[in-house]
Amino acid sequence: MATRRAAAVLIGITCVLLALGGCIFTDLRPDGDPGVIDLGGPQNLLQNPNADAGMDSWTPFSADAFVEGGSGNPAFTIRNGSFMTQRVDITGKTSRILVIVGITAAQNATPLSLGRMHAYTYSNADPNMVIAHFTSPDLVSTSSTSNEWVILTAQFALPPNADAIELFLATGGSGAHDGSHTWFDYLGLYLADTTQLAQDIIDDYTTTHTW
Ligand SMILES: [Ca+2]
Repeated sequence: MATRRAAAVLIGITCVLLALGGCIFTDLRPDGDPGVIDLGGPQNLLQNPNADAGMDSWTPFSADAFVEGGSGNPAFTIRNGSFMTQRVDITGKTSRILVIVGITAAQNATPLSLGRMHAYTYSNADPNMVIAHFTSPDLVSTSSTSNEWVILTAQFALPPNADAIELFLATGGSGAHDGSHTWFDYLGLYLADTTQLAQDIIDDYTTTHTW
């Protein structure tokens, strides 16, 4: 734990709303650092978790799910009730505790616009049938401050036959949306052998982020 924390990278992010509705990120990562978090162990199963490669590996529901630039630190962006997903194959992996982490901010912090993550799981026996749907209040932002980045983390026990996980980046719910932007970044999806190891991942994530 201490080693992982020592290896972890402090991140500073500030987000400044521009008149045009854009978002500027000031990323304090040292040059060449490969990512937001170095746990020295668990592998982030997500591809392109920080939006560095645009929408690569992510599937938008509509044109209202996209990547927005910022100053060299793009973020996944949702508006008007859209969402985006990434499906991860975990065939053959035996660890059964799923960890989901990420940060989110809303340009207009109304309940409809606050960031929300959830996940489906599938079995190879029927890759199109959802066998479990993971939701948690811990994966829904409760921020009342526009443009405030907040951390979302949760862990879930996977069904024994789960062979794939589909992560959703979404917002609060259905209703009349105002076109404002909701951002996500520094996403992580991990598998752990025990709930304690899952909590270690969450602790590392939450203690190595400042903004
Ligand atoms: Ca990013």
